[in-house]
Amino acid sequence: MTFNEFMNKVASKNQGEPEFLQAVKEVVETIWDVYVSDPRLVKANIMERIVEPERVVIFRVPWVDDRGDVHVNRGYRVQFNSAIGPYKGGCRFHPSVNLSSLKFLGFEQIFKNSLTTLPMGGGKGGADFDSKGKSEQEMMRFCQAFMAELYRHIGPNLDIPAGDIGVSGREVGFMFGMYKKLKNEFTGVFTGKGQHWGGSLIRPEATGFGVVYFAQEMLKNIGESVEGKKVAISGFGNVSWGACQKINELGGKVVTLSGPDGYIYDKDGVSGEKIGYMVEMRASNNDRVQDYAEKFKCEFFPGKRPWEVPVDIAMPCAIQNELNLDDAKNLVNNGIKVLAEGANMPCTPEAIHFLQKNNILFAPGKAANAGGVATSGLEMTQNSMRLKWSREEVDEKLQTIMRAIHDQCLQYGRFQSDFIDYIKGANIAGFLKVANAMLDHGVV
Ligand code: NDP
Ligand code: 2IT
Repeated sequence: MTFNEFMNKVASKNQGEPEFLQAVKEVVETIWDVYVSDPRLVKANIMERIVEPERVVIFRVPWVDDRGDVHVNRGYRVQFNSAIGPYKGGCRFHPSVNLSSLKFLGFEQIFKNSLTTLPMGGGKGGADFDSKGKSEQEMMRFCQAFMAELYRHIGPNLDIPAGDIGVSGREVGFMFGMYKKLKNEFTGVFTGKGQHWGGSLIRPEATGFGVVYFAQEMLKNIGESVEGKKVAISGFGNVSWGACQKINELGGKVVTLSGPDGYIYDKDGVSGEKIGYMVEMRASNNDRVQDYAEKFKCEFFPGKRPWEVPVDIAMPCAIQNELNLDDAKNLVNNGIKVLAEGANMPCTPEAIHFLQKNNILFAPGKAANAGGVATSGLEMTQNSMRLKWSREEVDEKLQTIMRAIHDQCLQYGRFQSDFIDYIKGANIAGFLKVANAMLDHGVV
C-alpha cells in the first residue's frame, strides 16, 4: 500500500473528522518511510491498527442548572492505545468538543506519552460543555453527572484522566470526589489532583514549564538561551500561565497573551503580580483578556491574534489551528527564531511547512508540551508508592524528561544538513516504541 492509498482508506473510514485526519496525516507522512522499511511492522499491519482507537465510549450527560432547567451534553472517552501502559490523557470541556477533536487529541497523546519515557498509553476525553458563565454549583453538578457514567470505564491501572481546556484543579476535584464515592475506594485515578489528596507538586505549572525547558534545549543546541528573548504567548490558561512564569525565571520577557476576544501587548512584560492575575481571569469563567489591558494599562487588539508582534520566540498555548500561514509569514518577516507548540496542534499544516522551509526551529506539541503528562506520570508514581516528592525533586525529573525528549528528536530528526526536523524526530521516536510493543503483544 502507498501512503496515499493508506490515507484514502483512513479518510473514507473517518468521514466528517477533519481534525483527526489532519493529525493522522501529519504523523503518518513523517514515519511512512521508517514503517515500510521494516517488514515485521508491515506484516503485522501496525499502521492500520495504530490509527484505530481500541475503544470509544460516548454517553449522555444530563444535568440541572441553578434555575432548575435540565440540559444534556455529550460525554466521551477515547481509549486509543494501551501498548506501553494504561490509557492516559486529559479531559476537555469546551463547546467545540466532538469525536473528531477527541480522536485527534487521543492519537497525538499516544506518541507524546511514548516520548516521555514513562509507561503510559494514549487516551483523551471530555464533553461539549461550555463553562462560560456557569456558577460553581453548576460546574460541580456537571462534573458529577459526567463522572456518574465515566467511572465505570476508568481506573488507576486502566485509564487515568487529567485536565485540559476547561478542566483544571477544581473540576478534577469534583470528578475525583464522585469517582471515590461511586467506587468506594481512594486510588490515584486522576492526575492534576489537589496537593492534600495525592496531587504532585509542579503538576499545574508542568506543561508551561516543560515548553520553556524544551525551547531552552533547542536554543542551547544552537549556542543560545532564553535570556533576553522576547516571547509571544497565546491563551491565558493553565499552559500559558506556567510558560510565563518559567520564561520570567530564565530572564526572557513575555509581551502578549490572548483570548477569544483578542490579544494584549504588554511592552513591559507579563511578570510578577500580572502572572497571578492570569489565574484570576481564568477562574472568572469570562472569555476575556481585555480586563488585563484595562487593569495594567497596556494595549488591547480586539479580534486579533498575537502573531503580528515582533518576537524571538512564539508559543501558541490556546487551541488547535490558531496559527495559520499568514501568521507564520508575519512571524518569519519579524525575525522569529523558535516556535514551540504549547497547545495541541495549534499550527495549521501550511504554517508549519512555511516555518520549517524558512529554517525556523519548530517544536511540535507532542514533544514541547509533553511536560504536563510527564508530570502526571510522576504523580501516578508517587501515588503508587504512597509518597510525595519535593518541588525540587519533581522539577529535576521534569527537566530530565524534557532533555530526553529533545535527545530523541535529535536522534531521529537530524538529517544530512544541520537542520533538525523536530516533527519527524518526535514522530519516529514516539512511533517506534509503541509499534514494537504492539508487535511483542501479537495481533490483539
Ligand atoms: P485552559 O482552559 O486552562 O486554557 C485555554 C485557554 O485558551 C483559555 O484561556 C481559553 O479561553 C483560551 N482560548 C480558547 N479558545 C481560544 C481562541 N480561539 N483564541 C485564543 N484563546 C483561546 O487550557 P489549557 O491551558 O490546559 O490548554 C491549552 C492548550 O494546551 C490546549 O490545546 C491543550 O490541549 C494543551 N495542553 C494542555 C495540557 C495541560 O496539562 N493542561 C498539557 C498539554 C497540552 P476560554 O476558555 O475563555 O475560551
Ligand atoms: O494534552 C495533554 O497532554 C494534557 N492535557 C495532559 C494530559 C495528562 O494526562 O496529564
